[in-house]
Parts: sequence; C-alpha cells; structure tokens
Amino acid sequence: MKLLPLTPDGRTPVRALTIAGTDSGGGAGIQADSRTMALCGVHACVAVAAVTVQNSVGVSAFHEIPPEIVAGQIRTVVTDIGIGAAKTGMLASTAIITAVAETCRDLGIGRDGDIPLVVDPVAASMHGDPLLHEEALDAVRHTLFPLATVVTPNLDEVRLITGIQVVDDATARKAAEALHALGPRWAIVKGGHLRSSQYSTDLLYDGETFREFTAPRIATGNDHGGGDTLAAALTCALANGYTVPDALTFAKEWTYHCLAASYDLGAGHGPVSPLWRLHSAH
Ligand code: PXL
Repeated sequence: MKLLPLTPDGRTPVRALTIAGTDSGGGAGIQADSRTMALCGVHACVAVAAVTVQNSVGVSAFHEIPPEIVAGQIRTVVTDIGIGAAKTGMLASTAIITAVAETCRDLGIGRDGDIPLVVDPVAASMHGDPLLHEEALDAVRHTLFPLATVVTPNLDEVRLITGIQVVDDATARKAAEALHALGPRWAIVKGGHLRSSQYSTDLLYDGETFREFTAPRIATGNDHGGGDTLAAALTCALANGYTVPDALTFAKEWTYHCLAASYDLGAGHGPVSPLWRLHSAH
C-alpha cells in the first residue's frame, strides 16, 4: 500500500494528538493510537482522559482524569509542540467532554479551525463494558459532534447516538444523514460490525454526497482496537494534509493490514496489530 511520507524536513515527524483512555492490556485506546501513529511515521502526543483497568477479557473499572488536567495536557502540547491533527476516543463524562471541546475550540482544533479533529465516540468496549456515562450522550451529540471534522462511530454507537439501527444500505444512509445533522463536517458510518457480507464497507457523507469505502472482510475474533486504529490512521493522514476521502482510503487499507496481522492474547480477544509494517520492512 502507499504509506504516508516520513519526516517532511528529514528530521522531525508530523505530530498528532490523541485525547483518549488508556488500555492496561495494550490493545485499544491510547496504546492503539500511539502505536498506529508511530508506525504511520507520526509522532504521537497524548492527553489521557481516563485510565481503564482492562485485559483481553474485559474492562473491570475506570478512573477519570480531572477535566482541567485533560484540558491542560491538550493546551501544553499544542502551544509548544504543534500538531497537524487531533483525535478523541474514550472521554467518559460530560465534564471531560465539555473541557475538551472548550479547549479544542480555543486552540483552533475542529471543523472551523486550522487543525482537523477526528471524533471517535467511544461508548463501550467490544465486551459491552461501558466506557461513557449514559448521561454524557447528550454532550457527545451537542458539544462534541458540532466541533468535529469527521466522526467515526461503529454501529452500536450509531444506535446510541441517533436511535437508528443500521441493517442495510438504506438505514446506513439514514444514519449518516442523522449523524451529519448534528454538526460534523463529515460523518462515517463504519460497516465493519455488519457481518452479513464478505466485505466491510464504510459510508462517508458530507451533507451532499455518499461515498463507499470497501475492504475484504477478515474473519477474526482478534479485532480489539480496530476502531481506534482506523480513526488514528485517519488522523495521521489528515495531519499529513490529506483530504477526508483520501485519508479514509488510506485508513481503511491500513486497518485491513492490521486486522490481517491480529494475534491471540490472553483468554479473550486479541488486538489488531500495526506490527505488519515492521515485518514487511525486514
Ligand atoms: O476500542 C474502543 C476503546 C477505546 N478506548 C479504550 C478502550 C476501548 C475498548 O475497549 O478500552 C480505553
């Protein structure tokens, strides 16, 4: 596949920021984002919003970082290191979402600023363990989404946010319209969890045109961190100046390779892996 360019000046890589939760099992969240960014050739800055107690079987608890500390991490990175794009993942609460949104707006991160913002509205782990308080869904809809350059919900998150159960092309289009109406510049409805086809098709909508992005489906139970990986790769491509459709083409192909390289870990679900990039370099 065509990879992202490395170090525009031959020394310092493009930077991106992930604002998300940690996964002690190393499969998803900030660990997946940082790994993806590194292997895409991008320097990962991190603003930790929550710490999960997690292994391959599930999430047994999480601790929320005080909102002003989350906001402080974002501000201190952006004003010194500078970033080409940012991504949000697990934000846990209304208070954290509010602090993140205010800080991003202030720093020119988001659909109306200079720095693109990918919003992955993480609500639950693949085991169904909650990662977002239910009361925070309104803040996702009305505070976070209006700020986003692009949103990347999976089908469970689409249902929680819009009330629409996606079962086919027609309901996917309805859901994309409902997501876009909340204010992001672009909405993606990820079809990876629609297991009725041998392809995984994501639908991208900008308020006018529907575009489909398709990859062969890889049948594996080891898909922990798959959504994070797609959104992080998308963020890396945007940080390199790609348009959203071109960034999604890149992210979809990247994630396909990571799914193909996924591995067993612990007694539960293993992670998707960007380490294929190292194998192919040998
Ligand atoms: O894959 C979504 C996700 C994001 N962030 C954290 C997670 C998970 C899934 O378990 O734990 C911290």
